[in-house]
Amino acid sequence: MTSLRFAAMGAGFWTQFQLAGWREIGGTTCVAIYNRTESKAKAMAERFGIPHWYSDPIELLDRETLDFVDIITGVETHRDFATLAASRNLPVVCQKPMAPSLREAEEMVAICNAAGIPLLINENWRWQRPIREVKRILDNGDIGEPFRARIDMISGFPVFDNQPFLRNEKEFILADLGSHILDVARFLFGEAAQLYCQTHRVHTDIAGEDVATVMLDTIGGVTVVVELAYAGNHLRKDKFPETCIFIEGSKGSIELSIHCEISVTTKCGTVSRKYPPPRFEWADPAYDIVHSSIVPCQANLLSELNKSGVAESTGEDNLQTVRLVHASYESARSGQAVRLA
Ligand code: 89Y
Repeated sequence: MTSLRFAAMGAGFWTQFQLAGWREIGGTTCVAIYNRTESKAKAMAERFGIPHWYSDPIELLDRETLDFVDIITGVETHRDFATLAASRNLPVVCQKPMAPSLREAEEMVAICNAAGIPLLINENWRWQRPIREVKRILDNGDIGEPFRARIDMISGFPVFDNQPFLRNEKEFILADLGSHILDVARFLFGEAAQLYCQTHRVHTDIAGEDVATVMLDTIGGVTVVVELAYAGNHLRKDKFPETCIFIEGSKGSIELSIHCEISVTTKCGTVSRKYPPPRFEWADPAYDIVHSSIVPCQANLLSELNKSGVAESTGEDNLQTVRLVHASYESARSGQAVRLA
């Protein structure tokens, strides 16, 4: 199979890991990179052996022969880059969150549909090894019918050290982390019928909320509580960036706890096993579980691009996640539950 040629749009914090992920999978070649600050594009190009770098995306598209673009720029630019790619009939892979608002996300889907090109969202969280395993156990029926779940990512990790722009986001934790965790809620339990959300800002020097609690009722009748925090506080066991999950079902329970341990309890007792992520030398050990999930996620997206499979996180699918994020903001503002179905 020939290698698909792509351009990386953006040379920020996540680009290095996504490029390493593409390399790990094989079947693609990054032939060019854009960043509005040329020196950043050049530095990333030199590090990854990318032959051409640009500070003008139009020039890049005029000069390069591409099979797709990978948009890894700030969220406020995603629609413009997707529109540009669509004008050249180039399939789009786009970083999460898809867009800063539901309206823009819907426009991106419409623009790509009208151009007849795939829009695929690089939503990696649901590809974490223990989360895939939780889904397998759930689907296997080991705990019967699930009726309630808690999904949490509560951490004091200084997330702003690596991603300083997050400090200035007026919509912070629900957009940045909630996009992932609410997507996991959909992956495990299906679509929500309604939700209620409360938020807090604990850091005094940031623009957005750093704590959120979302309670979802799914169409299938499961109550799911999502707890998020980057409050910078001190916790006995800081689990960044591990997601903990507790699911109660009619015949038992599943608990994904720290260190990727899954315990399944049924009338026969408890069986526990660890599902650590694979280790890649390019991954930051502090983010291992997250960085390693980029590999199966991008492999899944590539299968859609080379027509050997079907992507899970299409733009259309991810619209439902974007809808949950913005319904959560709406609920937090109004103090009311928001109906979704
Ligand atoms: O930006 C976020 C992401 O996508 O994964 C973790 C993170 O880096 C901080 O919440």
